[in-house]
Amino acid sequence: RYFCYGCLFTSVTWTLLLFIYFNLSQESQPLKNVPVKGGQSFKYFPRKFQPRFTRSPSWLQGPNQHWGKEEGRKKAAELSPEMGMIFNEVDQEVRDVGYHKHAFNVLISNRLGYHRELPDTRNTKCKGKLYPVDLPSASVVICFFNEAFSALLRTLHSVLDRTPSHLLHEVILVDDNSEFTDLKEELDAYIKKNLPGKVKLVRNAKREGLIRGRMIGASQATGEVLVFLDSHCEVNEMWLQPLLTPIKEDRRAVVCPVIDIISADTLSYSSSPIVRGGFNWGLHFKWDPVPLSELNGPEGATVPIRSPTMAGGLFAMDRKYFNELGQYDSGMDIWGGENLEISFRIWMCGGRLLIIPCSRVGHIFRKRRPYGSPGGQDTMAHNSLRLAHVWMDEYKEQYFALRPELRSRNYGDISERLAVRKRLHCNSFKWYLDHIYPEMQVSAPNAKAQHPVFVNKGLRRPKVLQRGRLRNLLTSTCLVAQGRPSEKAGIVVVRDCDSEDPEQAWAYDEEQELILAGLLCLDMSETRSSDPPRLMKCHGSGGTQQWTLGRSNRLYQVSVGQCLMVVDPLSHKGYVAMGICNGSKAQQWRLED
Ligand code: LR7
Ligand code: MN
Repeated sequence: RYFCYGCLFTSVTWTLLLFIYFNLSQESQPLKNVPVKGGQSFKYFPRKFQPRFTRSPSWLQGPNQHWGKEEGRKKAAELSPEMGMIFNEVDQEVRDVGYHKHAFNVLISNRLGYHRELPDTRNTKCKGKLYPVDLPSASVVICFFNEAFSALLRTLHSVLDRTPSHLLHEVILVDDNSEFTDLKEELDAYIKKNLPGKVKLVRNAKREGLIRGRMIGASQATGEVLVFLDSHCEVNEMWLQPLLTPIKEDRRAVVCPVIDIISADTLSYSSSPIVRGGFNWGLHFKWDPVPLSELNGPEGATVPIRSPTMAGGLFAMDRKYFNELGQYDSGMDIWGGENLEISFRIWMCGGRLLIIPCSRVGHIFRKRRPYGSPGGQDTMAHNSLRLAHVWMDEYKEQYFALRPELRSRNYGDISERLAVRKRLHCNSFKWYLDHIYPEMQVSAPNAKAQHPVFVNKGLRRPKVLQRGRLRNLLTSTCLVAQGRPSEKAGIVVVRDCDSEDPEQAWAYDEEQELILAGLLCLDMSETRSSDPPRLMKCHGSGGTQQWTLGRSNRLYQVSVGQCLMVVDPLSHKGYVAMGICNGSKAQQWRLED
């Protein structure tokens, strides 16, 4: 009988050693880069980019770690500005690749996980409102193409978490033939494992675009009301009941929630002002202030507001009425124009389009659309052309005056849409302008699409909290513009401090902006975080111009997730850059007189 005691001993010892090592190393990993449930953020990276665990620097221990798994869920309403902190090259990649693919901060989105609390942005009077118990049931349709997994899952879970189950008939996800593998494989697995019953996934065999995509979703739905959402939304407290109530009262009411703002750079959720939809003669959607006549109800900003148009992505409508009214124009491709088309159709053909101030849904507002159309066509022009020919009568000339090159462009067959208009005995476009959108100026083309954020902020200047020079503690030099501060962008450098020099005078305000010489804001490129910081016109929407100044004197950039530092201090060239926050002297700054 032969038995290798030596082998047994060696293997037991090794197992023990490995076990001890593994446990100890777990203890020293508070920075473990996985608040991401499911770990999908690492999908994009080869193995060598798997997180390197490092011991947490002392400044990070303690109350700073708001983004930990459990914390993230509770505290997200009050997001820590350091949610996007970059600790290693994996974080950096997740962030940069995320911006490239999705045009928002995917690192923060992943860290938030799939559930978070949101600030309740409703008017307090909404909170006391009562809604009927026997409301119609809803099928929520979410069409998506190449969406970031965590954003899609947060959209989905926000609906599941905040909708009473007797009102939620089902959620239909329509995957518009996404190219990203995590969306295909992980989503399937995730739904099978975690989401029994109510969530259905439909896959388009080819890219259809959001218009036909929604039609496909709607055709699968069996609930009484259709609710459409973009794939990067979060529904807020009591969002659905206020939408269903007007539809129950009048099946021809089409209703939109107020679209709250989720920042693309920080994922912070903030309240949108109450605005309504309009458009310009370039056929771009825009937000308009609500005329006083619409706000006059005794309940102030809680009663439905008539809106000439909808933004497009977020609305609810009786399902049978959606079909009767002609669904969408299936000749429209990919993106654009369908929102004005359905708005005109609703009003001109006997329906009503309302914004419901007590229903709030957040949407991630990106600064660019991260995808194109398969053949690179301008689908917005194609779709707008179709809607102009079907619905705008002689007023299509207003559009052609701005886009003369489209006058002779082919727009395909519109006979089915003209038949819809005839079948429904719709009013003329002139009727629509006279009765629904009298503010529209004929022959004076107006401004481009605008986000409510810009409408809201107007000229209000945030309060300055602190003023002074920005001195680096390692070099004892001060942050200044490389050239003369002027209207145009330029990089910043450090030079000898001079307390008399007005061009070294910084102001730090309540919006966490750093403004030089009362003129320009310290700013970062949103896509290329390796670009040096620079001075730009202040845009007032946080993110790339938002800095925290505080603990350990570090100057932290909220959207880039890194700290400002002096590079190569011995060279005296004065260059600065962003780097992983490490508490070193090169990264310490003081705002002082
Ligand atoms: O080919 C595509 N297939 C898709 O499934 C292209 C897009 N999509 C999906 C996409 O993943 C997303 O979920 O369709 C949805 C909308 O696309 P976005 O998010 O790129 O559109 P947007 O938010 O930039 O644009 C607005 O205008 C569009 C015009 O076609 C749609 O109506 C969007 O739904 C609409 N979004 C909103 O109304 C949200 C509030 C924005 C404002 C103002
Ligand atoms: Mn969108």
